[in-house]
Amino acid sequence: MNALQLIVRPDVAQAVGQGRPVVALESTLIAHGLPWPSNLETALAAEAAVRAEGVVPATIAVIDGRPVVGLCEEELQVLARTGRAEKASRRDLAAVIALGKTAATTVAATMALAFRAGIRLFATGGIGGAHRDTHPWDISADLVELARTPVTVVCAGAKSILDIPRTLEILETHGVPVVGYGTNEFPAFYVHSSGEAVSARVDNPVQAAHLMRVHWDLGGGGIVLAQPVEKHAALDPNAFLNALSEAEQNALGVGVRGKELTPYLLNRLAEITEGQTLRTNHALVIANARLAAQVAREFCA
Ligand code: PSU
Ligand code: MN
Repeated sequence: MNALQLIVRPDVAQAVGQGRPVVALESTLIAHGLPWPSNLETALAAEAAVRAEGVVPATIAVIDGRPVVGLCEEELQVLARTGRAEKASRRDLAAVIALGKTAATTVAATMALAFRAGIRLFATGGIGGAHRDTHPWDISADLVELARTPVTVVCAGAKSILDIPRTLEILETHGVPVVGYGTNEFPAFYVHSSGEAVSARVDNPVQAAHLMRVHWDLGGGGIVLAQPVEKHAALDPNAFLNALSEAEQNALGVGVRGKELTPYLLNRLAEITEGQTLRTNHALVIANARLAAQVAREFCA
């Protein structure tokens, strides 16, 4: 018997079984990336954006040891409200399942579960990456999972709390295409562009879906499909950098590190910018969910 018993919501299982499009959504951004209640609002709006494209959304998390693909609204509420969920990246997944815990899944862990449920498109805000030189050894497991799991992650690039050039070099080493959607530059999450080049550009969902098929026929793993946050919702790059320096100094001051670092920085940034980062985060998650659904439709066509 398989020791991994995925719990797949019936409409998700049916869509996958019939070859209809499904988009996976992650839960760490709900439980640890955004504060109540904007986390629940964002989670529900992302699902609604996927449904509006005629595609089935499947938010993923581990609930009392059950790896659930397609949370119900009550389960979303639990993750968003209680703050008792752990943060499970790839290395934590087996432990939280085997030990019966409740955990939000990061990009890495969500990719792993989505793929095992037959889902190839996944939308989030930003991927993890190599942290800046205040925390030089901290490299997200998201990059390693992208190297090996054939799922396309639609995102607004990498969070600008990271060392983006180094993150892109690591992805190149692992053969991960970093594809700009309607852009030649890798976006930087809250900021419109990082100024770094993407490895390829597509301009519509048909091209994106075709690139995915070819990459996977070549035996490739994950793909990053990056679209910039809309200009009017983006943060000013200089104002953002100042806020980031302050947040990083705070992180060093309190000695936060490891898996606490990303949530700490995001939370401090929201405080320092008086909520501006939350509005930007919300806008880009919704836009990415919509794009992932459009590409999923083409991929299944
Ligand atoms: N994007 C957001 N908010 C988040 C994250 C991404 O808008 O909270 C999460 C993702 O789940 C990502 C994780 O996988 O941060 C990276 O954490 P770490 O650096 O510990 O790998
Ligand atoms: Mn990290």
